[in-house]
Amino acid sequence: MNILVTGGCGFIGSNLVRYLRRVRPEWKLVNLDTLTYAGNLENLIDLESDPGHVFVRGDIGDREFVEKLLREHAIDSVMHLAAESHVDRSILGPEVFVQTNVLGTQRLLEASRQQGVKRFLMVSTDEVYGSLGPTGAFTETSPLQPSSPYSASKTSSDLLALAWHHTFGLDVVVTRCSNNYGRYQFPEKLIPLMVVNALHDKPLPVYGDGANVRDWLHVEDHCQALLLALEKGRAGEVYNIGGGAERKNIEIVKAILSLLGKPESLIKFVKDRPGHDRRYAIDPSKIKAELGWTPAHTFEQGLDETVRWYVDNREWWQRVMSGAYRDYFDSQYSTRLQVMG
Ligand code: NAD
Ligand code: TDX
Repeated sequence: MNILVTGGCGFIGSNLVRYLRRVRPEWKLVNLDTLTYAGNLENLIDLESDPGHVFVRGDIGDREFVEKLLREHAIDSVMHLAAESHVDRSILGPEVFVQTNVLGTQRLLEASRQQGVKRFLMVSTDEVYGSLGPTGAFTETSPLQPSSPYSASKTSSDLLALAWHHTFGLDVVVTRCSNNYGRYQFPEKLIPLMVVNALHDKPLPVYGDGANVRDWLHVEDHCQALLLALEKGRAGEVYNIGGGAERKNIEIVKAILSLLGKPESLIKFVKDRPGHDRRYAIDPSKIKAELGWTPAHTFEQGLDETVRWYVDNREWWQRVMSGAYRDYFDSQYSTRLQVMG
């Protein structure tokens, strides 16, 4: 089997490439990534001389290039993860989200159709469903009510993938997962950002009252689910993936401080994210019943292991945070401090 993984140098993508090399060593993986600030070859340094992993730098939106790639590597299936993935960035600059997530996905779908790809796995998100009240959970039939430019762009790409199935007969499976955590996550997302700030004894910016709830999924459990969806999912179906670990943001921030032995006085409540979704919770019954998926990690163990990884891999995050991103990070950070007064 020859698989094209898009966005394989990002957080989930690099964990997925490593996972697939381990559990499907006979597969050839072609990793197409344009290497934005969030994509780092350092995430896959251990696979540098692995002949089963071919890295290709390129844009999913470059249709001619992608068609050639699919042809030359005789790609059977596409696992599509490449995206702009950070909600705060989509508020500051939405255009690239439409460019990559919507237009890029449409071009990749069309290239896949033209080249006879046998299966297209679309990695979507629970953010397509919008926000929940204090009870209930998203099922695959919950209404789509995205709030942010990021989630609107992901909803568009999710629906485009389903349209390419219904209209053109492309074999598409869509997955919608909750918040991932684990190794190699860029320190702009909640967990790694808080760890890095705490290690520097800098304030930890918690949006609003800190009571927003996310449903946390270990990235390796997610990778296992993606493989099941690729191999056993039914064409045209959507599968929710959730770790069953709902936590308030403030609980997570406090747990991180406790694991690091740092004081809670580092917590700073700052102005809320515009359009901030209050609560996400996933009902994963369908993927459990149909594909036999069960998450292996508990949140407490997974968080402990993740925090330790960031403590032990300072060089990694120092390197990926240097350069272009650092300016953005610093400007955002000082803005938050000003807002706090
Ligand atoms: P990430 O930001 O860490 O990685 C995205 C990768 O895509 C990067 O390597 C980047 O260089 C690459 N990329 C961006 N634009 C590209 C383009 N035009 N062509 C080729 N490559 C491009 O993201 P992530 O957190 O690993 O998320 C991966 C996927 O999973 C995304 O589609 C995201 O929407 C989805 N998702 C993520 C989460 C989460 O908690 N992280 C949850 C639900 C869904
Ligand atoms: O500094 C912060 N302070 C804070 O309180 C950051 C970065 C976040 N937060 C809050 C906002 C959210 O309620 O923490 C929660 C998690 O925030 P993010 O890590 O930015 O993730 P989220 O917005 O929930 O989106 C994530 O999950 C769904 C991924 O980034 C998306 O790619 C995915 O689709």
